[in-house]
Amino acid sequence: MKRRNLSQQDLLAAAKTYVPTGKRDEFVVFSSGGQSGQVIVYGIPSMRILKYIGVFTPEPWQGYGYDESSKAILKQGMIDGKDITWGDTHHPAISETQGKYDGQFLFINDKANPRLAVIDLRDFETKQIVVNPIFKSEHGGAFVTPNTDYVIEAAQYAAPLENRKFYPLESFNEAYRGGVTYWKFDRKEGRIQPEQSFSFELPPYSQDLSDAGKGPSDGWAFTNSFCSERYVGGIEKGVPPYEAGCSAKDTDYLHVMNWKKAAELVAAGKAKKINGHNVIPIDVAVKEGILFLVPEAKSPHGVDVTPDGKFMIVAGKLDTHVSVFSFEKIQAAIKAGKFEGKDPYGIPVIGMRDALERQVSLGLGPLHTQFDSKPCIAYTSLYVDSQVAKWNYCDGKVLDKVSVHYNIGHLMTMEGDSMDPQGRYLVALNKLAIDRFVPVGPLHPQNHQLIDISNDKMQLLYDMPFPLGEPHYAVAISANKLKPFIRYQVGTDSRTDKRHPGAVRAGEEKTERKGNRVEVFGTAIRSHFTPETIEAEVGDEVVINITNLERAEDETHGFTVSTYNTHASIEPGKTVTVKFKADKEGVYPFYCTEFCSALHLEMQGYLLVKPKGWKAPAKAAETKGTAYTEADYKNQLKKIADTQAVIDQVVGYITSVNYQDFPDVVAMVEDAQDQLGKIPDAKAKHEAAAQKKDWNQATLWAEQVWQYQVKTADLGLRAKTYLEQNGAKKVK
Ligand code: K7E
Ligand code: CUA
Repeated sequence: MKRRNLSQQDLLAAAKTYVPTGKRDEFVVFSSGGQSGQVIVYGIPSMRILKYIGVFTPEPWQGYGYDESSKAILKQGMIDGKDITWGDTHHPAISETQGKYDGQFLFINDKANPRLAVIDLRDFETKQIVVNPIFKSEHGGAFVTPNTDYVIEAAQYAAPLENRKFYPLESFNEAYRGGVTYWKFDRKEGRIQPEQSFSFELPPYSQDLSDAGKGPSDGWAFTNSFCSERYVGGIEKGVPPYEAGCSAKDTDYLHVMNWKKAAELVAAGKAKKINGHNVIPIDVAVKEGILFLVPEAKSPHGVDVTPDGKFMIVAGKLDTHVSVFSFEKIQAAIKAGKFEGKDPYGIPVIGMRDALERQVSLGLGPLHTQFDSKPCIAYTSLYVDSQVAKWNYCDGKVLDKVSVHYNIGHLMTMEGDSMDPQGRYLVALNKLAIDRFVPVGPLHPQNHQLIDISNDKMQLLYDMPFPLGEPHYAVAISANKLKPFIRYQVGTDSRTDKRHPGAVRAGEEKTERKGNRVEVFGTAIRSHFTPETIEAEVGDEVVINITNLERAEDETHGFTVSTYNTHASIEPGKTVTVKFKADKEGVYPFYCTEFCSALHLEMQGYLLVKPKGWKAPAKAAETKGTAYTEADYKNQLKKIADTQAVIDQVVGYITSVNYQDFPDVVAMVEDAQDQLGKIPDAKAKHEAAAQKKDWNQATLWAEQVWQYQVKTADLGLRAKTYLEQNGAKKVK
């Protein structure tokens, strides 16, 4: 403590966040990666980063955007025929079953280019991107309905709904519109079904955050708004700016929508098509009684439904209060037909007093609210005060406040937006870090702060610099709810979840030429690719499919070809395709980019791009290399015998215990058997060459036998260590 100048409080905080080597975090966070267009995964309480997931942006490590099937995913996100290689990610959402996190899927939105992505949590890969068919920007997504039937995505800045259609700003009230899209999610397919999705047409009110009802409010959803003034700025013409005109009124509108009934209307053909997409016009929604407005304190940000589904908590940035709206009261007003009037678009407006349960003054700049495992306990971020307020939404009492650093946006408790919050920890997602970290230039990291909420008083535990964009929101799930794959079924295209047409088994590798297309059906296994030489002519289209034959955990191979801007990450079982035009003559090494084994550097080969019509000389030059002698061959045989002794020992141990009870070990043993199975062929070759006194061939094939042995031994030793550490028992 003395040497590092720490307090007792610091040591306690350290003990609460420290996760010893070999131990794992209790919760897993999926954070928006902000402008990076990615998702960042980290653990709680350690705050250790576990993974970046490429979503809207190419991500080289995972080959995302550099192999063919991931390119196809990014292509789904093209807008108006153009690539968009970044995203302004805001709100991740975990799929729910009966209002509780189920750990199956993750959704996230892109505000700048209105899009939504689906990530499968079995492999943490992006599987689909859908482009919003009618919005030109969005913000209030992704939020799921309690059984993930729909994923909500609300517009932000109003614009004409038709694509590529101009209307002057003077026609803002008539021609510009907002809206909310309900994307239909097919859980079995793990994909959004755009044809079955629909949107509410809404007035040009700058719809903002949203949340789905749950429990008693299931079937309804809530979206708030700002700038319901419908103000159009123009600072360059001497008109007061948007910020002035968009906050002039005292109230904006909370939109209350019945999405279940809306889905029925769409099924009954009552939607109209805009850009080929189902849209429920405002007048239809009003007539059918599925759309209402409630005034809310001006310029609100978050609308968060309480875990019991009874209340909607709205926080207005420009008001010190949070408003607790009652779903029951709203329904009573609707039933009684008690409205204070209509908005200019004919939507019934419920009186604010008729919908409010209570208002609680929390502090300056309340934004977002999350919930505790303890009943009625909520936490609200106070942007201007740079604080988190803990309060009770049932009796309106403020219980505690803690300062954060600085200017908090969202905050997040464990599973804290579900029907079953887990309490324990809270993360403050701060917009500014200012002086918290070693300076790294004018662009600072953001600051995620971990707070212990298990006691009456909140305790700040840890600052985590977040170095990749502004992470607006994050969600955290109990780690034990996630059940990701260790390996794929051999030959899987991970982006389609189907068998890859380019997959082959060991021994079936081939290269086909059709016209000017050269297609390789290859494999990767420690420590070589098959084939090792790929020949093409200038101008050929080269397609390389590679299947990783490994079954052992974490045995990923990478693949790249020099200067052809291509890269694949090939996890065990996966098949990946890279494709390019061999448009330049030359010799291009390809190699494995993951340090996968002792002979990883030797996991190499050549792409030979020959000039058109090139002919090999009649007498091929002999490959020169080291010349081996009989003594070298004898040495190889000795090495092989020694290694075999090691293998026998390890095999003896493994088969003496209940290794079959350990699936991970069974996979390693299968991989080892694969390697061993290749030995007889190589052995026959070195023996035949020795017969002919061809010591070069004999020595090299003997070396190959030894390579197979080394990999077998390596796997065997890993299996042995695993068994020893995981309490394997002797069997007779
Ligand atoms: Cu930054 Cu939810 Cu997009 Cu608030 S949002 S802070
Ligand atoms: Cu495979 Cu390195």
